Amino acid sequence: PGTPETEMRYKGAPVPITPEQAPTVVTPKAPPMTEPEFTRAKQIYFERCAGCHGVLRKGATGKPLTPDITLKRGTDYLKVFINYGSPAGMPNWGTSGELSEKDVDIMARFLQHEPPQPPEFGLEDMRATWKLIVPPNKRPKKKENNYNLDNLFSVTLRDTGEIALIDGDTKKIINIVKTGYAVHISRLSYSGRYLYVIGRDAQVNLIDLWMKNPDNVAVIKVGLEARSVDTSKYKGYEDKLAIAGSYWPPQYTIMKGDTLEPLKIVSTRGYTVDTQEYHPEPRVASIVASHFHPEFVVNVKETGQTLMVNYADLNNLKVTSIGTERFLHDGGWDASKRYFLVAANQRNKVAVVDAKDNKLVKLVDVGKIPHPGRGANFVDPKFGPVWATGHLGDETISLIGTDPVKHKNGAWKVVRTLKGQGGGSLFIKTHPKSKNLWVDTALNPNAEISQSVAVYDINNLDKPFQVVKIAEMAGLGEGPKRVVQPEYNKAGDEVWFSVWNGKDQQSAIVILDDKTRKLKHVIKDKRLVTPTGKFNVYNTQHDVY
Ligand code: DHE
Repeated sequence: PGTPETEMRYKGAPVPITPEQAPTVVTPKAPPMTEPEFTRAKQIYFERCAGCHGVLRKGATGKPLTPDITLKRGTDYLKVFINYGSPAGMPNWGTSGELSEKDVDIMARFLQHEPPQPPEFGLEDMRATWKLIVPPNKRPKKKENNYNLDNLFSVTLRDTGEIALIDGDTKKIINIVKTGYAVHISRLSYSGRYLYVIGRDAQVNLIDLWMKNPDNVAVIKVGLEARSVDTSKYKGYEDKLAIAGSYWPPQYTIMKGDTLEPLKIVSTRGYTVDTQEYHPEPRVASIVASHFHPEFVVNVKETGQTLMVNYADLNNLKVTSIGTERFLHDGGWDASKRYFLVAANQRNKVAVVDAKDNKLVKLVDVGKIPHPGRGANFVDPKFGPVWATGHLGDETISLIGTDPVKHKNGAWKVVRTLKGQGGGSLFIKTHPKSKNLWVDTALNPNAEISQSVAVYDINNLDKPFQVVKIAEMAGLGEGPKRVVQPEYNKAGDEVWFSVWNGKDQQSAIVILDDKTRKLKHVIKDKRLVTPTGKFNVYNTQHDVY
């Protein structure tokens, strides 16, 4: 099973906010601190603590740490906690040697002061960062290259702040495009012409795939930290609008699809679905475009609200707020694209939202900390159409029935549980043309497990899985290699894996023949630094997964 350390590594990533961006607030009753101590504390907090406890310390997956709580505890108590950690998942920052004795003392005092609040990020701030590099009237009138765009892959080069555009037919890198830092996802416009990526630092890049050499045509920052982006797909709105959700400030921004001009910003601050308590920092997790209405499905993490944002009239914005479950994270459509299944990860549940009737259908109990990516749709020989998720916290794979008409009994229930290699799974994938279900275990603490994947025969799910040692196939040298995120080509006969190594070590992409499960090709290139997510244009454009 996944250890708390695995989960920590995943959730506790640094928040890209600097001490200068968050002005110090001195709280009279709290222990005194010098300005350099404040600066140091803010830096440590954003790098190590904010991922779990929230920028405003109001609590997310970690406990709230606001002065009303921390002042009562006092410096000595807090120091013990920071030093030794807790069984609930707080790391032992002191005894592990990650924080010095002095830093622990600074943090214990800092936590008793009011949290420094980073700035809001409104229209004026966005416009100041917005660059229209190539205006629409200067762009190609038709496709000016000979690439088979349907089979192009957009690959995140996490640590260099770039994406690689790779031709899926020739396996050649056609361009390396400068983006924000650690691009989280790539999404395609309805037509497939425009590629949108969003960095961890909330920078959105718009790339025109029709150009002779596909490259940036517009860029904007929508906040200080973000993870999600998508584009309007409903009839009559094809390629018209884009949306980006941010972690800080907690808000979403609707933009013009072909320029990224910001049009409308909406805050997500509000009340939690269960205890109905105000949360000042509910981050925007996954966003998808509805196929049934001119709407975006916006999942708000800490409050557990799924917002159906109708973009038909931005001045009179209609938002249907569906109370689902707290800790919403990643998710995907079922095969019919009517139901969106989203992980409420710290609740061990998957929420099923009906995007046609705009309501919650069911909260399904799954394994520990579901992490589907966009999930995998296939037909279980016994239970009919299912959508599957792996888990960070245990070795299971949950198959949820998704056909309320012909397989009513199994609908919105876990109809089958597969046993996988172990916890630490991030992504799962299949393709309508394939009979294989691939499951990574990228964050498993055991190197043998994190460097290999499990593959199941969909027609014979009782058969044990086969282990494929992907990292070994790449033939790389040293490094903390992790095999992450299976992605199919357009035809559905090849599956691509990232072998994500350290920043200064060699990484690779390993491509298997899906039918034989044998190695077909390895892409190694010195420009391919820390590849993580890969997005095939056709499959992403058409929500094929
Ligand atoms: Fe992700 C998807 C948030 C850590 C790689 N990740 C998502 C989504 C969210 C999210 C909200 C869904 C977006 C959507 O579909 O609209 N991810 C977060 C975090 O908050 C978290 C836990 C910690 C953090 O600080 O970022 C986190 N994610 C990671 C990683 O460590 C990964 C492996 C590498 C990285 O770049 O940091 C990673 N996340 C990905 C990828 C996807 C993703 C590749 C898209 C998968 C897909 O197939 O759609």
